[in-house]
Amino acid sequence: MGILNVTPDSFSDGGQFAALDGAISHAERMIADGVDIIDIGGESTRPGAPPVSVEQELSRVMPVVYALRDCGKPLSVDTRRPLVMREVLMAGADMINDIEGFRHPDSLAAVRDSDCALCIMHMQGEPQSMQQAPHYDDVVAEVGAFLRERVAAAERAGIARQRICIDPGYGFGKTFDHNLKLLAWQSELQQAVGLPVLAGLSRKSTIGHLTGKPVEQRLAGSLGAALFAAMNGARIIRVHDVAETVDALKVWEAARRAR
Ligand code: 7PJ
Repeated sequence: MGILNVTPDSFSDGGQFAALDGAISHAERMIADGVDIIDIGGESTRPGAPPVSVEQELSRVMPVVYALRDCGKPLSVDTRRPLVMREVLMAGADMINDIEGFRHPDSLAAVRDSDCALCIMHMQGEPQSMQQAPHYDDVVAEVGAFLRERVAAAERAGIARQRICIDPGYGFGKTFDHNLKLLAWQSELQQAVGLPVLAGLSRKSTIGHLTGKPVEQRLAGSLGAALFAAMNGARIIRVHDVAETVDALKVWEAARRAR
C-alpha cells in the first residue's frame, strides 16, 4: 500500500492545483513502481497536527479520487469521517482506512451498504494528544481486545469479516516500547483476531529511535520493519517508498516459496 498524502504541507507551494498535480504524478510513480493499493489521505494525523474541517478534507481528497478512479489500482481513503467515507465510496473508492477503527457512531453505517474493504486500526487517544502519556498494562492484549471488539461491532452492523483487515496502529498513542512489543508479538495478535494485518511503520519514530536517523534517512530501517512485519502476519504493508519495498518483499517471498 503506497501512501498518497494530499495535505498542503506535503507540497512545497501548497496551491490546490499544484497539490492535485503532485498527487497524480506521485500516484503514477507508485503504480510504475509496483504498488497494489493507493492510500489517499487528506487529514494529517501526525502527533500534534491540527484538525482539518470536513470541507477541507473533501476538497483535498475528492479530486484525487476522481482523477485516480480508473487508474487500475484499488483506492483506499484514510479518513475518520462518515461523510467523507460516503462521498469517496460513491466516487469509486475501494477501501476505507479508519485510524479510529470505525468508532464514530455513523461510520459503520457509512460503509455497510457498499462492498468496500475496511482497515480497522487501533489508536489510544486523539492525534493531537496521543503521544503525551500513552499507557497500557499489557499493550498486546489491550490492542487485541480492542480490535476484536471493533471487528465484532462491524459484523453486528452487517459487514462480512472477509471485508476487514486489522492494524495495531504503530505510533498512535504508543511509546517506543509499546510499538516494539506490538511488532514483536504481531503474529500472535494476528492469530488472536484471525484477520489479515495491515502494518504501517514506514519512516515512523520507532525507526528513528532504533537507527538514530532523521525522517528522510529512514528508508533502510523501514525496509527492515516491512520485512519483519510481513514475516509476522502482515499482508498489507503501508509505505512511502514503494519501489524499494516491492524489491525487498520480492526477495523474501521468493526465498519463502522456494522452500
Ligand atoms: C497509519 C495510517 C498506519 C493505517 C497513518 C504516518 C502517519 N493508517 N495512517 N496504519 N499511519 N491503517 O504515515 O506516519 O500505521 S498516518
